Amino acid sequence: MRPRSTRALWAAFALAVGGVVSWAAQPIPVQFEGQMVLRARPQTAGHQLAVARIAQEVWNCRVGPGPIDIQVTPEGRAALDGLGVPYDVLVKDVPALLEAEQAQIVEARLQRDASFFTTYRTLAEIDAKLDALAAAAPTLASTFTIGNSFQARPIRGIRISAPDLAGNPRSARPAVLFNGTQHAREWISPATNMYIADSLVEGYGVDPRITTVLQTTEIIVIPVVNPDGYAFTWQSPGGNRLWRKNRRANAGGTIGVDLNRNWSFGWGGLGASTTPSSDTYRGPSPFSEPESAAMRDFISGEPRIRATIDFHSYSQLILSPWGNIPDLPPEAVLFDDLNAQLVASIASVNGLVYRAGPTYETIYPASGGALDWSYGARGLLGLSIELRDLGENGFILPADQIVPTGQENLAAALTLAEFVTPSLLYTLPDGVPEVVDTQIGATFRVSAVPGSRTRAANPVLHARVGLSGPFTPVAMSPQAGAVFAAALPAVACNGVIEYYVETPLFGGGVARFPEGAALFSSRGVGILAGYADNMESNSGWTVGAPGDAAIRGLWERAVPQATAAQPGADASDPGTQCWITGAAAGSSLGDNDVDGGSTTLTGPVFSALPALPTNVRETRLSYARWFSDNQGAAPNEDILTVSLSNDGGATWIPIEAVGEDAGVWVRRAFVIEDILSPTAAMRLRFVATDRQSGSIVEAGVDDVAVEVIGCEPTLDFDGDGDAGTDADIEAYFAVLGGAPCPTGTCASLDFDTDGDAGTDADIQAFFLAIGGG
Ligand code: 0X9
Ligand code: ZN
Repeated sequence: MRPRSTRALWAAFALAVGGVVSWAAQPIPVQFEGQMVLRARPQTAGHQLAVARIAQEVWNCRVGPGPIDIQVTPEGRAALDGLGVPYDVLVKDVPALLEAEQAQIVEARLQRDASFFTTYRTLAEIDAKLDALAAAAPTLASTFTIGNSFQARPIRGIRISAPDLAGNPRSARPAVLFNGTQHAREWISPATNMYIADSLVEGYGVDPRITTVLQTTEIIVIPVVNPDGYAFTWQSPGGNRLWRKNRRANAGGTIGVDLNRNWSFGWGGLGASTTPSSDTYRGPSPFSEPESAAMRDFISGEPRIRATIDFHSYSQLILSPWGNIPDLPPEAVLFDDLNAQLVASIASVNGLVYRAGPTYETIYPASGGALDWSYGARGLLGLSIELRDLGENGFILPADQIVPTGQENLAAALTLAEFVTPSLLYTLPDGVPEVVDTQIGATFRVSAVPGSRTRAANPVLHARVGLSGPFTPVAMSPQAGAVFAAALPAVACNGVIEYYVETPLFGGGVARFPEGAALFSSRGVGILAGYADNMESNSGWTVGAPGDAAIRGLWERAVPQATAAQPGADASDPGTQCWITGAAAGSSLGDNDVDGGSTTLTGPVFSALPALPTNVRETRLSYARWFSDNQGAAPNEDILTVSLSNDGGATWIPIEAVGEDAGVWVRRAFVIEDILSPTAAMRLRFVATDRQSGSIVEAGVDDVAVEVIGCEPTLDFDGDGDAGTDADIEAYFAVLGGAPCPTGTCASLDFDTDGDAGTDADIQAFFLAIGGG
């Protein structure tokens, strides 16, 4: 047996005495005495067979032709020499490398305040770190367990995302999954997963890129999928640092299934072994292993997961589908783009250029792997990354490469999260305007919050009037927050305007809203009829009603005189007159306010409505009113009630009870249809009431207006702004068949006006009408 270095023994002894880390207390027996790792390049089938026979262990699990990394004894190497198999020496002394690794592990733990990433960590240390991350940032991170391993170890993970934001709850964010250690000996894999998790927790609120990613996605990390195998690589004595599979007791007495050959998609195809002793043993059936089955169940239960990276080592590769067949995947172009972005982000950190491409051709055929299942069975962007190095140390990667490997793969992780995140989070603060005024158009507002790929410029609206033809860009002006506003142009009555928003992104491309070919649309409407009463003359208002008991301050039409409770002018401009309760100021505040009960002001029947056209979208009522009740004794006890009648004043529906003391003219607007059905007998009534003696009550009314909004009945049945097209004829027959008029303003179907719609004569009249224009 080879002597261990004195330094490592001392370190182990110190720890044993301290009882801190029991795994290091036992000297680790030297394994693999005299062995080395070679990269063999078999030239013939005979070479391939010899290589397979001579290899103590295949490090890169290659099946079929191509360079293969094999661990051999000195005798094995001599045999290769004898056969003339070309090779390079990758690791010339495996035990020395393992010993150096052990020494570093012991030494790092003797350093005070050593970072978690200065050395490789045991399963227990990884578990403790997961708990520490969640405890340090409970609003950001939480741990979970997806199931137990063959030997009943929990398979644990951590999910990390920013707390709920307005309009952006955690539960709505897409998720990205990173996992590692399907293969036990690939120690850089759990280390990299932990580096990603730790950096996200530490970087939130500090690093803008990490903060944005965590605000727009949820990151899930499952660092050790194969805890039994990982524990076995640390076990001393009796373990094996170079163990790959899980620790399943196979039927024939061998141990272990290759978890990355046990997933169901393409299970049992190329690059997987049916031999239980093989390092690539696929297992007796798909998902026969508790570890792969737990991963399947977890991913299946997380519909927000869009992409996943399964970390392995070594070779510095980015692997995309497929692994089991040489074909390109349906989304080969997308994967090419994604792979290129990942390569660039990794290279930007330490200059290492990982090679990327479909698994089958980039590394070797491998079936039943995680990435094929993720993509093929779940539709996720399924990737594997083979971490450092290129074979100089292989699985026994020096610990000083943990941090640089972590950094470059953190960059890849962020890039992948950004790739699956909407580049802009669009919302409509006011919704889509249903109608656009024929005179003044409408304002359209959009909120465009940068997602992971930020805006390169302000959003631009693209609009067209009508259902075909080119779109015209309309600038959007920034308002508070991330809101932008554009003026939708005026549209002819019944006409349709279609539009969408596009925002240029950094790095190229645009984010469109709505997505794809969808469009927003609004219809042109105008004022069909209306009137405005500015009270400069009396159009029929009357004062007084049964039950009125006010003795002073009755309604009168006048120019008001200013007091602390009364306006000094009417509401309209130009104009001077309004209805007011006791217009004169008097010598004191209480001289001409409402006293002793109510005073009622009743308006005339709305003159716009008797001629109400049939195709009305809505009827708008507006007025200006004044109310003051905060002066004098018992303030804020009195009210002004406003009511609406559609039966000439027989019954009244209150539309507001004003108790506020605005001290200014307040303009109010209502849609009459929201309150009651418009008729030709609509009236408006204002009642100012003094309920408390000593209180000062002053009320005023001005600028009553009614607007009937809609379009004249039209033959433009489909509302494209053009009457008499084939589409109009189609829409006409649809309406005739009972469908609702698409525009709400279709011409009456009773074209011959015989009181009966849809007769042959009507249809004839319709064709005459469109034919004749
Ligand atoms: O053979 C493997 O499982 C991976 N290489 S490793 O050296 N780490 O063992 C490659 C995995 C490719 N991925 C899939 N086919 N899913
Ligand atoms: Zn692996």
